[in-house]
Amino acid sequence: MIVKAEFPRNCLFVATFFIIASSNLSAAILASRDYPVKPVPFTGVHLDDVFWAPRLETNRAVTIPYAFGQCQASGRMDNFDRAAAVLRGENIENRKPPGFPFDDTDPYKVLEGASYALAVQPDPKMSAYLDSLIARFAAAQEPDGYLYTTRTIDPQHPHQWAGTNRWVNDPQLSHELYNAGHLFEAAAAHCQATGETNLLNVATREADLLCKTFGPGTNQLHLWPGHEIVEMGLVKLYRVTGNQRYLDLARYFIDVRGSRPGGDDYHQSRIKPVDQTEAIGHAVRAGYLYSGMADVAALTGDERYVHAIDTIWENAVGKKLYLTGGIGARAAGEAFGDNYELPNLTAYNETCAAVANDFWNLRLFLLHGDAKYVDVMERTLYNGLLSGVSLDGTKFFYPNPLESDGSHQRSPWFGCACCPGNLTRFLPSVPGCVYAQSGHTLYVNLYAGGTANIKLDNGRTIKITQATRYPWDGAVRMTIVPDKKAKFTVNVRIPGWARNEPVPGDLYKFLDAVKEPVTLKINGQEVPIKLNQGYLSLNRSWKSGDVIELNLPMPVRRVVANANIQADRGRVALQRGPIVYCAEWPDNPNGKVRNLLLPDDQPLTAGFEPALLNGVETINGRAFAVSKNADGQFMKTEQNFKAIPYYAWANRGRGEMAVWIANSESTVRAP
Ligand code: FUB
Ligand code: ZN
Repeated sequence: MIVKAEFPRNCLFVATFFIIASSNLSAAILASRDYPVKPVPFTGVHLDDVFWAPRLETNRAVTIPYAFGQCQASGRMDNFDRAAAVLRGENIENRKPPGFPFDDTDPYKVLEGASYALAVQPDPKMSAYLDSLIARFAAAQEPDGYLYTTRTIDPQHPHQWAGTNRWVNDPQLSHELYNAGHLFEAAAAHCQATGETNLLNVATREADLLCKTFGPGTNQLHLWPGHEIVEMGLVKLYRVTGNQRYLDLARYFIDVRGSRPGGDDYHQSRIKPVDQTEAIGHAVRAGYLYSGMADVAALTGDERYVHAIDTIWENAVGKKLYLTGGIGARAAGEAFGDNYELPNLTAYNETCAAVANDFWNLRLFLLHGDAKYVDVMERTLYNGLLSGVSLDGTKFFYPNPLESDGSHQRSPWFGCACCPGNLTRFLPSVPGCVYAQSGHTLYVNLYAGGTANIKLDNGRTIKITQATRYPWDGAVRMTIVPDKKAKFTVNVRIPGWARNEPVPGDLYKFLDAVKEPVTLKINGQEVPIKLNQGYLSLNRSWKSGDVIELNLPMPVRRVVANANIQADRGRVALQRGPIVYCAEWPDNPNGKVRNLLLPDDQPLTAGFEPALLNGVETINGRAFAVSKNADGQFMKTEQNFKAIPYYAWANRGRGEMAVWIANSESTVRAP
């Protein structure tokens, strides 16, 4: 059954709302023809917390205008104007191809982020600017819907990756379908935020062209996208328009991948996605593919996709995930490495790959309702994703290493500028990761101060308020206000880090035992902690003003890695709550941290420093600096030690940084 849900004026939002009557996943998907668990949209969740609210405001007020400015200054906007001039028959002088054939996607991504921001905070000036941009995009679109500025500007000499004819080089490098995918994502966001269809019309004209061009028909092209995302983009267009052909094409693009010789691991195209078992190749491409497979599985009930991405997830989380939640260890090919290949100094961990990892884990949660996916999502979000942007919102990391010799530095922009735009569009959606619902169950997944208005599938509306200083403090007070006294379930997530499990599987473990237990009270009455899929299920009759008090103790924890990770042997990392820490040069004597020795019995304490790095909880104690004297002998000097949240490093200039610190004399490095 397809119903029209409430959505702004001209956009149709296709969704189905069913109660899961069965624990069987395929039955649930088939019954609902959508994710069995639905996220509570970010528009219904208002955060006023200490952590996210200021970051989202920096993204809205600083990063988005800044990124638009960079797109303009770097010629990305002009590419659309040059293509439009050619289409008008003008003889333009500058036919130079853009730096990359996917430069068109950067304005699309920032526009997507700006649309999400507009959805919660109207800004007529920004709305008008977006309309002016959309007019420029529309003017660059060829009459049949094709939109790819490098070919339109100079069809005879487009960017060398474009190939001589439309689409044929897409399985390798042209990125025509990647550009289309980002256009579709932006268009869906803009339509849903503003109710306007100006960008949606551009997107559907191109999507209709894709439907005519690709497929199993005799006059159609039978090839797969070289850089996935068009699958997710088509699903979003399907959700906005209800056009079944878009969903069918998304499915086709997944099924055609690897269906004939010529594929490779880099593009996840050596074998068909449904037969893949390992996280391989370019990490952003991979994360987008797995997310697209989850979407299509949710909408079609095809369990083969679910089986494949579940198996791949076991491999990724069990053997290829950094403690910071980053993925994609290798710079060569921007790719996943082999199992346990997780170097620190050379860790690639592209910011876009962290975004892709969060897309994927959120979708797996929506398929399975299991908190283990939220554990990974939270880890990535607070650490390896957030590290991608500076505290002031105007400098970025592309790779996110876990160690620095001082050669790493944030950059104001990049020639290949995929990461900043991805952050601008991801961050506004963070409030949409906090809650989810299914039937008569409300899931509380993330902790952040604020209020949400939630409509359960069973028709009940619930206002929930969180008061907390999370992630600095694990005390969370939730007040529940249902529209009337009613029985429903509140599933409270007990994070893996509070259950002695840094990451599902055995890739990392805490060195020390938990001393203080997690506690939960309802209206002052303690509730026994019994978990199901990582949740404490509170099924009762709720009335207005009922209070849940959750206490997640946040001692400083030492983490050690699986012995197969060579780079982390004889080393510890520090974590407190969901935050992974690092030692950075300004906070430690002589600006050196790569030569530190932190024995396991050195006491460590945490304290909040409001004036440091916009306010952070730091970890403090004593450690040893190791050096060699003139005779080549090791010298150990005891000194103060401080660690800061990893996401906040590289905001005070260049210098050493280390997440993994030697805990043994045999592994410490002397400079
Ligand atoms: O190919 C488009 C984008 O550029 C990828 O997602 C990034 O990894 C970078 O290569
Ligand atoms: Zn990127």
